[in-house]
Formats: sequence, structure tokens, C-alpha cells
Amino acid sequence: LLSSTAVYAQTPDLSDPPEIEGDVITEDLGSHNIRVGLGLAESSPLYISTQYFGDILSERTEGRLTVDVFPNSQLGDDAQMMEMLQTGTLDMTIPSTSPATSYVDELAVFDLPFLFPTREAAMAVLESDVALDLLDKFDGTGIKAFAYHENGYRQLTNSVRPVESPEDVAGLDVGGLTIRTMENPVQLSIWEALGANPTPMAFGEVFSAMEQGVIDGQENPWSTILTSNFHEVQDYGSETRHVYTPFIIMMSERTWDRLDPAYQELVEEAARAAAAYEIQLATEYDDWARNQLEERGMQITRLNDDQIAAFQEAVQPVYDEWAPRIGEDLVAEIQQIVESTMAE
Ligand code: TK8
Repeated sequence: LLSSTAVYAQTPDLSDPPEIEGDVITEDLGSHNIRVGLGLAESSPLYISTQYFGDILSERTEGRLTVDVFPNSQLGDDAQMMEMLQTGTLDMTIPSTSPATSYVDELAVFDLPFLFPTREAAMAVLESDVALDLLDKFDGTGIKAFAYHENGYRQLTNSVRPVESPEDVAGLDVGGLTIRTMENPVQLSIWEALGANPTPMAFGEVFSAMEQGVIDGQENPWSTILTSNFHEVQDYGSETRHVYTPFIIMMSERTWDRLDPAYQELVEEAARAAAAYEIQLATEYDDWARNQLEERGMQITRLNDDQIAAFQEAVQPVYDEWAPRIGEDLVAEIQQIVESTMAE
């Protein structure tokens, strides 16, 4: 069991985890060690909140439930780890929604570009029944999904040139940037629309692909860019905020079925508490990470509203192509929640 106290508050800016409250289960309902695989590094908000998840389980079962966290895609990438949940060779993982669309098509709604103008809008959607109902659609896949975490607004980085317009991505005369995308067809459409050469790839391979020059760039939240050391191989960043795809905390049905109902209830509660803590950490981490990246030499371009609008316009075909396939009703329901937060 990794000791969590060492990883909490790696930066002075991050909040301590909330007090662990609630009844302790003193009865011996069996002992279980839960293995959680993550794509991200130890310094990520996701890793820190997963340690907290483990602390809740352990404290409230007098150590009968324990959690081991395996970061850095060391057990596999998002797609592989979800397959491992299905076969029962891994207990838990927290993948992005984008690769999870191979289980629940409708999750592709989160892949739509510029869906959430503000983080408040994103939060309102993630807490809504519309979004929570999508988690129930994992029923029958061998995977049980509990809650959304924040991954954050995705930003573009590359090693070739500063980007402030779609033309810079497409490179008009010199040729488009080769951009790694998540393994998801909507993501592919976005980068095609922007004139890039999109290359879908598992997250764990991205650093070395950039180091070797196989790809020019990638896109992820600042926190991931920093904690994955992408700045070592990427000179330029652009604050595009083009996509907001969350994470989902999930468990193998096989593991779930082995747990006593009292433990099941606790796991659900702890997953929600970890999600809330992670969202707080991710929010705190975002700007700090961008500043850190600049301090470490990344040239970051801030985009004004007109420049963002140019990107938004360029990716409009993605909506035309995908909204009907994802479901016009679902897209409209989500957009309605977004609009209700903007009207306030
Ligand atoms: C980590 C991935 C990652 C995602 C990606 O397992 O693939 O770029 O943003 O965070 O889920």
C-alpha cells in the first residue's frame, strides 16, 4: 500500500483532502486488495485523489479494504485497462470518456469541441441526470461506472511553431502538424477539420512518439502536460480549450460481485468523494500548471475571443457530422444545461 501522506499537497496550492467521515465497518466482511490502474503520473490530481479513495476504504473498514494504485499506464492504456476490468484481471481504472465510447456510444457527446464555454457549465452537466444516466449504460458490459472526474480543458502543444489560428495547425504552404489524438473518431474529425494530420495513439506512447519526432504535437490539459513532462519535448503551447472530456471512475463487475453489499455501498460513496476531491484539485492545478510550464520554457500563446471563434468555426463540420450520430436529443439536452448556466 502506497503511503498517501507523502503525495498530498505536492504543491503548496493544493487543498488537503476532506476529513474522512462516516461509520467504520467493524464487522469482518472479508479482506480485499483493490488494484487501480491509471494512465497518468504520480503527481497528477487523479493519482492524489485515488490515494484518498484508498484511504477512505481502508480507514472505514479497519484496513480490510486496501487500494494499490499503478500509475503511468504501467498496467496498460485506457482501452486495455477497460478490457482487463471486463475479464477481471484488474479491479479498477479511471479512463477518459473518449476511449470509453467503445462501450457507451453516447459518451461521445463529451468529445464535441467547444461544448462547455465555462467550467461551471461543465460541472452542471457532469452533475446532471443526463450525464449520470450515461454511466448506467455500462450495465451488461462487465464494468460498473461510479462517477465523473475532471480531466480538464484540453490545450494544444507542439514542437514546430506557435499556433494562434487553424491556419497555423494546417500550415498552409508548409504542411499540417502531425497531432496525436485520443483513440476516438470524433477527436479524429476535429483535427481533420483543423487541417492537421491526426494520429490516434494510446496516451502511454505519446511522450516517446514526440521525443522521436514521430508526431509534432498532442493535446491535453496543462496539468497532464506538466505531470507527464511533455514540456521536455514540446516548445509551444496554445490555450485553445477546444475539448473538455472527463474521466470516469469504474470497477470490474467481477470485483464488485465479490464485495459484501456494505462494502459496495462504501466503494460507491468513496468513489464520489474521490471525484469531488479530484475536481477540486484539478481546478486548483490548472493555472498553476500553465505557469509552471512557462517557467520551464514552454512558449504559451493565449488566444483572444476572436481567435477562439476562428477555431470554433473551423470545427463546425464536426457537429454536423456527429450530432446526428450521437443523438440530436442528447446533444440538445446537454446544450440546454450549458445555456441555463450562462443565463444566470
Ligand atoms: C490517461 C488518458 C489521458 C487522456 C489522453 O489514461 O489519452 O490524452 O487525456 O489522460 O486518459
